[in-house]
Amino acid sequence: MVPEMNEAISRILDSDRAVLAEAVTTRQYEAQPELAARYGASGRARCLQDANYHLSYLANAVAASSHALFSDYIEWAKVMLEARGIPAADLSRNLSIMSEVVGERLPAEMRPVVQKYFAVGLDRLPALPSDLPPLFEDAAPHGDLAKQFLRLLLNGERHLASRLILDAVESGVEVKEIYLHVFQPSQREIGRLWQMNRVSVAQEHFCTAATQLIMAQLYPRIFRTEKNGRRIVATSIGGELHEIGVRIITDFFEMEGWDTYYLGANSPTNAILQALSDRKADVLAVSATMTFHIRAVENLIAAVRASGDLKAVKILVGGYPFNIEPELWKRVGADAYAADASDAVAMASSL
Ligand code: B12
Repeated sequence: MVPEMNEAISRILDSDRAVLAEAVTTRQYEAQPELAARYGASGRARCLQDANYHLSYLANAVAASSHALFSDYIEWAKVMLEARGIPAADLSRNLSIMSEVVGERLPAEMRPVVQKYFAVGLDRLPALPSDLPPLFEDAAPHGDLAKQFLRLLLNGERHLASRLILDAVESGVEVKEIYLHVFQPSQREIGRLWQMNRVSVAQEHFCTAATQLIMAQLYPRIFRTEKNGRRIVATSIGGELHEIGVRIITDFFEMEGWDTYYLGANSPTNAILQALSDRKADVLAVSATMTFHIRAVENLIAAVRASGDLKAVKILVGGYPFNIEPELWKRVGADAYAADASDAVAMASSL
């Protein structure tokens, strides 16, 4: 159970976010007038945008009662900002000012709760790396294939990348192995390269679109398992644009004989409830990648539980924040969680 105080703090952080972000930015520019010259005219706007991001991650971490989620975000932000020429000292100053400003806004009894989130994050900040090592491990299964695949995509060679995968499958590599040992690590590596400012947003989009196209080419092999009579609806939560993770989850269920109904990214609650009821689903699989969507997951689960005809539906959750905070699935009210596609089907079958 998350303490009621956390819920209340999180609501204030949300409703007052714009005012808080503005106050933090103004105070930081007053304290460090040199910032205006250093980051130019657009610098202040970016600082304001970052303050909004910090506050929405904070609000969700507090609502989930998880210091780990906010600390992980600070760790991510340090690498991302340093790669774009913003030193950790500026981030640290910004978070200290935010801690002050938020503290002044909240009633006295709430202050220590929220300031602990900043303290835990700021304590770790100086020792955190500014650089992230490559995510590919040489010893990983199909490590060479994954590296070749990503190299082709980064060079814009979509057809060759597709040929590489189709040949591997032809020569006996299982589709599940391609998903877990080629697509998943190469997507995560693209994320690392984007975070470190080494690939463009266009390259990130190209690689993702190409990977989805190649996944579709594998479908004749995925949709040929005999059905076992169990039904699952799978989706990303409303607002969430990341969809490959839950698509992989869905395809693993399909390959195990489940009847799957995949809704993709950013699904509205009503559409999900309708699909569960129309499909007579046994299980709902919900994915969230961005920490600031956790409360939406919680609200969706509450809506499913409140619908009379959906009482028997079991709810499985997963995605980035659930992998950072191992207790999070319980706090949002789910029945189970799996870290990746390899465990998801067994977990759902056991419910
Ligand atoms: C592609 C991508 C995008 C694409 C998504 C397109 C699409 N159609 O999916 C676009 C461009 C839209 C995008 C946008 C953003 N992204 Co992005 N994105 C990625 C990237 C590179 C790959 C995502 C992916 O496909 N991963 C591969 C899958 C297979 O892994 P997975 O999602 O973890 O899924 C596995 C498990 O988590 C689990 N799982 C997942 N869902 C579920 C559900 C259930 C029920 C279960 C049981 C298990 C489960 O099983 C899956 C399979 O094994 C990631 C990097 C990363 N580390 O993932 C960044 C990343 C997630 N993005 C990031 C960011 C910051 C953003 C943006 C804010 C800015 C931006 N980069 O443009 C926006 C926010 C958009 C939003 N509101 O949702 C950050 C998040 C950092 C953080 N600390 O929060 C990451 C980590 C990149 C980075 N290293 O900086 N992104």
